[in-house]
Order: sequence, then C-alpha cells, then structure tokens
Amino acid sequence: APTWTDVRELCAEMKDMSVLIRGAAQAIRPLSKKAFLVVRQSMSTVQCVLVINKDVVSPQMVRFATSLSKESIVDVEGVISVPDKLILGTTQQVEIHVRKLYCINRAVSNLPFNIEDASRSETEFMNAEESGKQLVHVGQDTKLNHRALDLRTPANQAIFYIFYQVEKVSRQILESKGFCGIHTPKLIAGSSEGGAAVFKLDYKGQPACLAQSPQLHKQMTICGGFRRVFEVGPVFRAEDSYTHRHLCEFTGLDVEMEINKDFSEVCDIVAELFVAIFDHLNEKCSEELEIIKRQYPFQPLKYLLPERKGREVLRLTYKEGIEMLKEAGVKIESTGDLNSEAEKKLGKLVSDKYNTDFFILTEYPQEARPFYTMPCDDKPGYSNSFDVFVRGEEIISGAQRIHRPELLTERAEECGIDVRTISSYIDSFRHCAPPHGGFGVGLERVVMLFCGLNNIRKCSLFPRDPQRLTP
Ligand code: ATP
Ligand code: AMO
Repeated sequence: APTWTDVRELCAEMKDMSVLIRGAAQAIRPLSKKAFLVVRQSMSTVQCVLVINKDVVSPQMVRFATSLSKESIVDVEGVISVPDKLILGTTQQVEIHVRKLYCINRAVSNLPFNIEDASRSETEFMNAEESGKQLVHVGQDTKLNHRALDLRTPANQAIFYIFYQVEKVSRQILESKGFCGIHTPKLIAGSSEGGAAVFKLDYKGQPACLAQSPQLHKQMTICGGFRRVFEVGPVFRAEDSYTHRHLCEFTGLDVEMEINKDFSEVCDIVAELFVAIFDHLNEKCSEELEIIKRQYPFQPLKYLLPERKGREVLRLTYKEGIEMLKEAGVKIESTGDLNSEAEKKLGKLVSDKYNTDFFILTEYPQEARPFYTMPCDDKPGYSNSFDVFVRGEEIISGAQRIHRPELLTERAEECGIDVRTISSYIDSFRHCAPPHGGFGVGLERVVMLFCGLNNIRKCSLFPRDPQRLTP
C-alpha cells in the first residue's frame, strides 16, 4: 500500500512509486477527458493528473475532481511520473497520476479570495496591466479579515518560518552566553515605560494594566541574583495612531544582564546576537527568503562593516548621527529623540557612507529616554543608552539602568511617574543590585526589516492594531 508522503519530498527519484498525499486543492483545471489538480501542503505544491482510463479513472471520477471547490482538503493516491518539460506554477517538478481521490472536507464554493490571487507580486500586476490582462487584487484588510485563509500563501508560510528562526537562534545564542529564560507578569499595577500607551483594566477592583514591557520585572530579576536573563513574550502598547510599524500587541525579546565595566558590554551582546541571526537566515533559510522575495522583492541586508577585518557592526554616537544629519541639511535639534523621518534619513546617510543597513546609535540625550536610564558619567545631558537600526528603522532600544534607589526615585518623579505604583521596584534596589543593563527587541520589526517588508502586520500572525481586534 502507498505510504503517506510530504509534498515537499516528491522528486524525480521517486518515479513510478505509489504515493498518498493529503493537501488543499489549490487549483482545478478541467480539460476534455482529463483534469489537473494542484495540491498544496504549506509551501509546496504538486500537479495531480487524472486521465480517463477504463481501469482506474472513470469519467465520473474526473467530473468529481472538477467539481471540487478550491481549498477543499483531499487525499490523492497515485503514481509519480516525471514529465520532460518544466511544470509551471508548482514547486515540485513531478506529477502524480491519480488512481484514487477522496475529498476529506469540502470548502465553501465562494471563498473570499483564491490563494493564487493573494500570492501575486507587484511585478505580476504591472506585467498584466501592460499586456491588458485583468488580475484580481486582494487588499490587505481583506487578507487580514480572513487571515486563516491568507496565511496559506507561500510568502506567509515563509515569513512565519523565518520569525520562528529568529526566535530560535536568539534562544540558542543567549543560552550559550549564560542567559536564563524567564517569564514576567503581563498583568501589572502601572506603566513601565511612562506615557499613556497602556491598556488599563480592572484587577478585582484594583486599577491595573497590561505590561507595556517586561522592563521593571526583568530588572527585578537581576536584583534577585540572576546575572543574565531574557524573555520572549507579548508586549502591549495602546498605540493611538495607525502606522506601518506599530502594533498594539507585539512579541518582545527582552534581555537584561549585569555590567562589569560599561554599557558597551550590552552592545557587544546585541552585535553578536544579530550577526548570528542574520547569518543563520542567509545560510539556512535561503529557500524561504526566495519565496518571500518572489512576492515581495527585497535587497539582501548589509549588516557588517565591509572595510574592517572581522565581523564588525557599526556603532555611532547620537552626536555623530546628528552631525551627519545637519551636514546633509536636515534641520534638527541636538537634543530630543529622532523622529521617524530623521531615522530614515540617517539610515540612508549611514548606508551611503559606511555601506551597511545595520548600526547601533549610542548615547542618546537623557530627556529622550525612560526614567530608569543611566545618565552618562562624563557627558551631562546624555545617557548610557542606544537604539539599533535596520534599513533606517528602529528594531531595538537598550541602556544601562540606574541601580541606585535615590537617583531612580528622583528620575521617576522628574518624569511624572507616581512612584507609589513602582514602590516594590524601587525597594528592590534598596536591597541592593549590581550595575546592569539590557535591551528590548520587537521581533515583528526584525522580520519586517530584514525582509524589507512594508508593513508590520505582515509579520504578525493575527495582528492587533488600533482598528483591529479580530480575527
Ligand atoms: P518607535 O520609536 O519605533 O515608536 P518606541 O517604542 O521606542 O518605538 P517612541 O520612543 O515612543 O517609540 O517613539 C519614537 C519615535 O517614533 C517618535 O519620535 C515618533 O516619530 C515615532 N512614533 C512613535 N509612536 C508613533 C505613532 N503612534 N505614530 C507615528 N509615529 C510614532
Ligand atoms: P521600546 O519602547 O523602544 O523599549 O521598545 C523596544 C522595541 O520594541 C519594538 N516596539 C514595537 N513593535 C511593534 N509595535 C509597537 N507598538 C512597538 N513599540 C516598540 C521596537 C522597539 O525598538 N524597556 C525598553 C527596552 C529596554 O530598554 O530594555 C522598551 O520597551 O522594535
């Protein structure tokens, strides 16, 4: 009896073998006396051929095949054959000559869209327009409204595979450097980053909110004697504007560690971790990256300094960044945060000058950073902090933290934080803590920017934004 086989394993070496596959009926093409059925399993597709033949394939069977609704789940049993010419539109270059066909579950006949339509690239639309063909365009909202259908496109399958690789490599690298994985509470008493972007809720009569970041608890874990910790978990931000790079719930990779000398030790971890992640994606996920590129073309990310020996990541100070912007004629204050336009511009200037799309910008003005950020010892008004950029957009914020309770209280008050809501946090520093620092990464942004995608929603399985709470 034929055995269950994965579609991605079907190859020419299996010629004449009997196989059994289960998948979705992606496309059905009736012809006289035969029918073609494209069956899909995750990123792989194979062409199944039914030819009327008095022993095995009856005219009724061909009629049954052509009456299947797209996306129905089917079991196909048949024999592998290898045609001499290229099979267009499927990933596997073999065909299955069908002997048995069963419909396991029938899809509705009026799907909101076809997977083939939802998988088209800009280039396909442009070419179609030139040749006067009409293609169905599926808008982002339609796709997201029917995400379980939309996720079936090859690009989406590849994006979430890449997402998991980023998470997996992060865990491996951090673990190899002595970091311990932790989980901090998501129901907390107050805001941790300051600002209004918190989801408030009622905690059995007490005011509470969804954690805006693991910040306070990852630091309290360091106070608890853990020397290096990290967490991968959900982060909630009640963003009130609709942008291409903000979600109301995203996946944070948060890292916190003891510092021996200064915060460059934290930047060293960032550099090593991200070079390892990007290397892994390029070396081990080239197939998935090609699949994404087919729908959303992008240039490979440049993340190492080409002219230096070794595998070095560019570090610039905030002051140097501001100088570059000013020289380029951008009107900008020397204090305060960079707005997204200035960040984009700086990304372009850095790319032109240093030939890299990845850099760490250090020593931000104190006023642009959260209350817990350690001020620079020797540069008044600046802080031991950094942001990390990919293609001119922020993926990481990090810093050394204030470990003295008096200064911490003072800074919190200056930033307008009600210190009563963070008293247990401040107390943990009274019980003493080593110098420490860390960083927070938005994983959806990492995937979006590595793959040059234009919208963070493409990198969230079920995105939550100011206008979307379902599906
Ligand atoms: P990001 O910087 O990417 O927003 P973050 O959490 O560090 O991540 P902030 O530090 O609050 O965010 O904002 C930094 C800059 O990002 C702001 O100066 C602003 O240009 C831009 N920004 C932040 N939030 C929004 C928003 N909701 N809509 C548009 N731009 C925003
Ligand atoms: P910050 O607020 O900069 O820093 O957040 C860290 C990283 O999280 C990502 N990010 C977002 N991703 C999607 N949607 C959002 N609304 C969103 N907001 C932020 C970005 C950003 O760089 N506690 C500090 C980190 C630390 O210092 O350890 C913090 O939360 O990639």
